[in-house]
Amino acid sequence: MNTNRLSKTIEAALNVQMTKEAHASQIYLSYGAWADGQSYGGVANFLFRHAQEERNHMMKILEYILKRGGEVKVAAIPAPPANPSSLNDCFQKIFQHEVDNTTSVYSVVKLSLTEEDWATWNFMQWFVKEQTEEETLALDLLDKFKIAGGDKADHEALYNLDKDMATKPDEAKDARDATADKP
Ligand code: OFO
Repeated sequence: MNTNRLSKTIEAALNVQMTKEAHASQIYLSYGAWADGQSYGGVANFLFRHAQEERNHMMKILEYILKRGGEVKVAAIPAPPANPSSLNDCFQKIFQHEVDNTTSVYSVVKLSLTEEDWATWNFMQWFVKEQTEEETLALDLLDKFKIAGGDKADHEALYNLDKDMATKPDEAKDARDATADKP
């Protein structure tokens, strides 16, 4: 009796996405270490926290594969890319990484739609929402940098930005929660 409720293609796609989330965690970890080395302790704190969040994403997919009777394949995690060349570069790379991950999430959603695997489609909707938030969060980093003066930001502006990042919430606000009173 086949107790695997995932098709082979869906199972493979989920395993790939699981490793992508682990890779995302490594990226945030390495950028966090880079930021700390550049004396941006607040930015590092935010990135380290986010590395944990990506590990959580990985675990969600791992659990889902298991709960559907599928086989988890823990694969090697590719090395993170080279260190950013500046804070601006770091934030731009984070944004691009999130956009790329969104594309990857969408491909699993598309596959589940094609195969009419509604359980996986439903499960992946959490990731669709999460990616919207993650892109907002990354855009917010770019905005903060711009407001601080961009590449011309002085020490005081960078100091304040860094301080701010240490307490920056892990989640961005969802547009669906906005009201006229609380935009
Ligand atoms: Fe897992 O959300 Fe970012 O990459």
